Amino acid sequence: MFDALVVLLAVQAATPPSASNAAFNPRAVELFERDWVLNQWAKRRFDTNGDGIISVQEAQPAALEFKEIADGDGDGRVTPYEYERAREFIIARY
Ligand SMILES: [Ca+2]
Ligand SMILES: [Ca+2]
Repeated sequence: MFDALVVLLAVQAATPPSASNAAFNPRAVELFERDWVLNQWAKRRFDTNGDGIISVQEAQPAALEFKEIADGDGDGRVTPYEYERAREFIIARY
């Protein structure tokens, strides 16, 4: 699971910010489908149309924010360790 997650976030990081569809990552939503904690967190903050589902579009800002929380050393990648720490942070704070 973690290997797939790191790949997910790495793909997003590799997208040049200047590209027209910038950070759009159709697979970002998988992050919130596979992890209950992140799903609850994302729904509370990013479910903009209030249907209780994180759509592919809603997952974009949610994934970016999660990466900001999780990427402690700012190298653009979220390691399994950083992922676990971010999860604990989210559980404690939200
Ligand atoms: Ca929604
Ligand atoms: Ca990192």
